[in-house]
Amino acid sequence: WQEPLTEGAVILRRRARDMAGELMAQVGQIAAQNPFEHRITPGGHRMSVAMTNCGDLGWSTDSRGYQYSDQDEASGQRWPAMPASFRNLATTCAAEAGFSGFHPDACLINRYEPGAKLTLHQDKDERDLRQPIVSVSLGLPAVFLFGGFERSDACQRVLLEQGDVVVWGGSSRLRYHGILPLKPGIHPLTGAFRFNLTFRRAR
Ligand code: MD3
Ligand code: FE
Repeated sequence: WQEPLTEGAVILRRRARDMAGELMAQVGQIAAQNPFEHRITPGGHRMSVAMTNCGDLGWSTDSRGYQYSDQDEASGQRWPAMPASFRNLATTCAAEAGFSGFHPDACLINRYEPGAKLTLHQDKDERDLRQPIVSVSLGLPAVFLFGGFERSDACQRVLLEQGDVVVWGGSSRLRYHGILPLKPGIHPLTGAFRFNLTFRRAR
């Protein structure tokens, strides 16, 4: 079922639940080629979230900043191809939320371990901010913080669970958002972790 969150943002609850096993199998294959890594931010902090990517472009951060690149700067390797199942899910869900013609060229895969969090931030490294972002949550649940257009604005809290898909478009695209520290647990599919896929049109 669809729940509007705010202008431009739609939660498709459990939309990907039946595909979760296949999606995680693909994540495993991608990680076998390009392992999850804890990147160091330009400010010198090690991120508690571990990341990898698939697709033509991947997002990462290092001492020089935040960027999309066609290769993993750490390994010098191209990112693994985006599986067709990933691409189709993202395009279909975007269309269901009213964003037809979404063709992602980047998929960032975040892995959360107990205590891992994402502090409030905006996603604005993509060229065309009229393109939505589609996110898919897998494994352990997490509390998502959804704020306003200033870091200090009040936040809504939304629990994101296995299979939940959210399409972030319109004016919601530039809202501050983050993830509270992951509560420890064991999930039948992902064990001690939460994974999040974010599909983006970077260029
Ligand atoms: C709202 N990831 O990778 S997904 C990120 O669960 C990121 O790993 C979180 O924020 C995660 O940048 C949240 C939901 C999400 C993704 C992108 C957004 C919400 C968003 C972009 C704009 C507004
Ligand atoms: Fe984000």
